[in-house]
Amino acid sequence: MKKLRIGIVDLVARAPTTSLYARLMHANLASIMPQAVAVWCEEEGHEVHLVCYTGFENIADLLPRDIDLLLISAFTQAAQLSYAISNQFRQKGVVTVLGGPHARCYPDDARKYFDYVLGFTDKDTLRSVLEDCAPQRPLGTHLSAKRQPESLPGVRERWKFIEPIIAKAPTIKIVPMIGSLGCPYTCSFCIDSTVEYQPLGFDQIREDLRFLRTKMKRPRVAWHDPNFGVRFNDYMNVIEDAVPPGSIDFLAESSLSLLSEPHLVRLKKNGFKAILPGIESWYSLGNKAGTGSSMKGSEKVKQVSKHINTVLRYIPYVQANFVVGLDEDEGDEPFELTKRFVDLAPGVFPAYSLLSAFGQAAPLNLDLQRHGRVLPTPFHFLDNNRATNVRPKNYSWGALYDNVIGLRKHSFSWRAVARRFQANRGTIPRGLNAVRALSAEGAGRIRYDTTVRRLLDRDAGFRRFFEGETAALPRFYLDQLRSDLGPFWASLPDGALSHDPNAYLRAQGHAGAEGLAAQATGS
Ligand code: B12
Ligand code: SF4
Repeated sequence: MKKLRIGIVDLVARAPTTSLYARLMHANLASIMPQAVAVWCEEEGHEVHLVCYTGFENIADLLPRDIDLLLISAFTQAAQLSYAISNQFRQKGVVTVLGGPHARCYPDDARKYFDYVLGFTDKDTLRSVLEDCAPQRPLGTHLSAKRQPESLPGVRERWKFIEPIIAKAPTIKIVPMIGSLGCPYTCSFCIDSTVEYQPLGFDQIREDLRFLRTKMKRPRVAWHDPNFGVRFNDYMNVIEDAVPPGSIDFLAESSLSLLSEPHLVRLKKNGFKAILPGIESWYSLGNKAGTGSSMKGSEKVKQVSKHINTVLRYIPYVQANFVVGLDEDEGDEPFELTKRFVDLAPGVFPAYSLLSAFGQAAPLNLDLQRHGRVLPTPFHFLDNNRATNVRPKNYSWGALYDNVIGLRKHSFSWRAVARRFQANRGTIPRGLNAVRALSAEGAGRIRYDTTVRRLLDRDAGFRRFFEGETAALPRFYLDQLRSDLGPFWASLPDGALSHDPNAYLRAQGHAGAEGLAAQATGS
């Protein structure tokens, strides 16, 4: 096989930015797979240049001019940026490949702008692209391994790619690791609800943790497992065997059901400093919250807040994740219950995600498309916050936004911020929570949602888009997209502003997937 010059771009940012948060934290959000793919490409004998795009870099300057192949990793929020970059490089004769959450969720849309679109990716899938490496136009080739890979390159192998990325983070530096793939739970909105749980090699984890201590004085590790600690004792045994207790700080997403008090004792001893449990809803998903399926509503609030307060006694930073707009929710009650939770567990940082149907990620999305409830909201806004693309089942848009704004105001009021500050211990949890509440995440989102709410009342075109009556993109979205993408706007390929929100249903052979096809104009 010819030795290829390969560029890999990990799009952490969705567009150029100057934000302080991005400067401090974006490099810490780098994904594992672009680094893994870089290792595999080198193992196949190719020359690799990896750029983690945090919103500040000039990608063209950082990659050699004469690359043969460009692989981009993108979340859906960065889809339009990735399409623009792919277009720039294709015009120079480079073959392009898309991987990551957007490729898994919207392969049919991405094929219009990339030569290859990869779903599950193992070394064999990658090798077939490297061997082929030819333009695939007008429609790219979609490839996916049958299942998740059995193993991934560890920290030692990825270190040459990790080191320059974390060098960009000025203060807190976080190394990404992963101990498992898939999840045993089946939350219907989640991309991993149908992916079998699979632990990755414990020997590699042991070796990686030891290796890290030779490279960093006090490493900080973020576990990227969809649900960390499912085989709790195995993971704790390996950490305890690898490194002295508390010599590495850990962060992880873990369901509440795994956080019993004996487990918390062990997590604390082993240096876990931040835990992000998903509560999601007061009416469903009781198994992962550890409350069982019969406990609902205010009873569940009391039980969960008590549990979270116990977690906070052991782990200094706790973020509780909620999904708003689920079909189980109706009326003001779910929002009032969450406000009650915020009062009862004042030390926790509540993170609210608007229910989003990411293409063909989850089984629930098929159902939503079948019922014509998915909107062609531009990808750039699909980050769980700035927009939802799902028409709510039990709320008018006005009622949903009134409730979301009310909840955010309650959660990030001066009173709540002060109570959170008092309840937290340590400079980092206190500082981080205050900054998050007072910046883009708290105050910023209240302002943004208030604008959306106003437009719903005053702008007929905006309202019609939300009601699914037109696919013509509202000015509000177009103007932001143009200004956010800045220099990349001019490189957006034709058609890249819109997409078919029912592509998943259509791909299953349902011709009746009428809804709103991609008819939006980009002017
Ligand atoms: C860990 C995680 C995070 C971490 C790490 C993020 C990161 N940069 O990797 C943190 C907490 C930082 C995070 C943040 C966010 N996340 Co997140 N996150 C996850 C989670 C739980 C696991 C993803 C993971 O790493 N899996 C392990 C890898 C190995 O498996 P995989 O993702 O399936 O990847 C396979 C293929 O897709 C492919 N592949 C993946 N990447 C690449 C790259 C290349 C080049 C190639 C060729 C192939 C390839 O190969 C892999 C092996 O088969 C998923 C949910 C889930 N249960 O999967 C959400 C998920 C990916 N996150 C999501 C979202 C929306 C976000 C945020 C936008 C939320 C927010 N508002 O802040 C941010 C964006 C962060 C950013 N700018 O990068 C969505 C993405 C949906 C979408 N289509 O965009 C998901 C799916 C959750 C959901 N809502 O359903 N997240
Ligand atoms: S517990 Fe988390 S990772 Fe597992 S299916 Fe539910 S939302 Fe997805």
